[in-house]
Amino acid sequence: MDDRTYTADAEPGETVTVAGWVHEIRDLGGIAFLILRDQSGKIQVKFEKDEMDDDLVETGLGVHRESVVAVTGDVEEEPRAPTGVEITPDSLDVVAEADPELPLDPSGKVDADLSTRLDNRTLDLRKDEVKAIFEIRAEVLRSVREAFRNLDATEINTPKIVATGTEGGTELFPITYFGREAFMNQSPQLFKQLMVGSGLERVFEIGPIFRAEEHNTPRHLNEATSIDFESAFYDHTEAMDACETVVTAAYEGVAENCAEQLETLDLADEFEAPDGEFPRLTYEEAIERINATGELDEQLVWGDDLPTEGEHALGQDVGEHYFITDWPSEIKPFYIKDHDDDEQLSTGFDMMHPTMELVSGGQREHRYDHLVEGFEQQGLDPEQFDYYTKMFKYGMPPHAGWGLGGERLVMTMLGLGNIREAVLFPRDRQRLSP
Ligand code: AMO
Repeated sequence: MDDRTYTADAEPGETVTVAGWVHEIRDLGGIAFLILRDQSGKIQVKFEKDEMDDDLVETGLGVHRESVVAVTGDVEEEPRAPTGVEITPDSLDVVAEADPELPLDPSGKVDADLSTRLDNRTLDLRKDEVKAIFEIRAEVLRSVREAFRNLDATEINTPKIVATGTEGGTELFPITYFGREAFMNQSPQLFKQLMVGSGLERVFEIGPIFRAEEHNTPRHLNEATSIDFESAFYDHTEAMDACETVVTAAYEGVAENCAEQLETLDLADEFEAPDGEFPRLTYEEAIERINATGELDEQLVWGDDLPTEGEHALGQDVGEHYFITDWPSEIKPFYIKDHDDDEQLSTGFDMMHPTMELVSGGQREHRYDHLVEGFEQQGLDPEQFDYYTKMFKYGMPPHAGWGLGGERLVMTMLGLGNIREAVLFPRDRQRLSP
C-alpha cells in the first residue's frame, strides 16, 4: 500500500504521489497553496484556480486542516516554495477527514498546556519540536544498546510482576495475581544480580520500573524506563567506568545522528558530548562542598541524604556530570557492599547531572551470610527472598552494576523542564490515561 514518495524525496521532473496531513491552506485568490506534511518534512501543493479542474480545486481547498490526503502530480522547482519544490496536482484524495475543531493546534501557533498536550499526544507529536524529542529518545536507546554490546553485555528481560519489593516497602504498587497479592516491580535489581552468577555474566536491561512515589515533581514518574547494567567480576570503580562509557555514547549517538532534531530544538550550537571522564567526589567531599556554598539553611552532617537544593548547589559548583562515591552504608540498600576495611562506608555511588541524580549503583554484597544479615537489618524477611539468596550459595562471583533513569537522561540532555516531556504517555499521580 505504501508506494508513496516521501515529500523530502520528491525531485523536480518526477511525477509522484505524496500522502500526509494538511498542515496549512493559504488561499491568495487566483492561486492557493496546500502545505502537505509527512514524516520526512513538508511540500507545497499549488492550485491555479483558472487552469485546474473545479472539483480538484474545491476538494483541495475545502479540506480541513490535519486531514490525511494523497496528492498525485508533477514536481517542479520553485525557489519561493518553503522547500524549493512544489507539486501541481492531477488528483487529490481525501483519505481521512479531520474534524474542524481540533483539541490542539499542531502548527503550534496556538499554545496548549502540558495536560492538554498529553491528553492529545497523537496531535502533539505532529509538531516538529515534540517529534524531535522522541526521535532523540530512540537514538539514545539505540546508542546505549550498542555501547552495551561493545561492553560484551547481553540484553535480558526480567519479570515486572513480582512477589516482593526491593527498593523500600512504601513505594510498591500492589496488584491481584490470581487471588494473591503481587506487586509491579520497582527495579530489576535482584534478577539482574542473579544473572551475573549464570553463564551470561554481564547483562543489561532496558525496561519499565514502577514506583508508587507520592512525589508529584517535574522529575519523578510512577512508571519510568530504567537502563540497568550488572557485571560479574566488576568492582564499583569498573561499574562507574561502564556508566561513563554508556552515558557518553548516548550523547555521541545523538550528536552524530540527530543533527536535524537538535536544530529543531534550537540546541545545535550548544550540544556537546561529555568528555567521558566524570569527576568522582566522595560523599564526604560532597557534603563539605555543599556546606561551603552556603545555600542550605542547615549544615549537612555525615549520614544525611542530600536534599534537592544541596544537589543543585553542588551541581552548579561542579558544572558537569560527576559521581558521588563512598556513601554511608546506613543510607544505601542492603544489596550494596561495604568497603572491606570500613563497614560504615559503602561502595555505593550515584552519578549526577548538574541538575539531578541520573544513576545509582555499587558493588554488590555477594557473601551469603552478610547478604542475609543485610535483609534483616533493612527490616525485610530473608525467607521471602530465598529464591535470590540461595543462589549465593552456589557460586556467585563478586559483581557490580547500576541503574540509569532513561527519561532523566533524555530530560537533562535536552534541558527539558519536565520529565513528562520525555515520555509518550506519562504515569503520575493524576494521570492513568491515555
Ligand atoms: P534508584 O532507585 O536510585 O536505584 O533508581 C535508579 C535511577 O532510576 C531513575 N529513577 C526514576 N526516574 C523517574 N521517576 C522515578 N520515580 C524514578 N525512580 C528512579 C533515576 C535513578 O537515579 N536498583 C537500583 C539501581 C542499582 O543499584 O543498580 C535502583 O533502582 O534516574
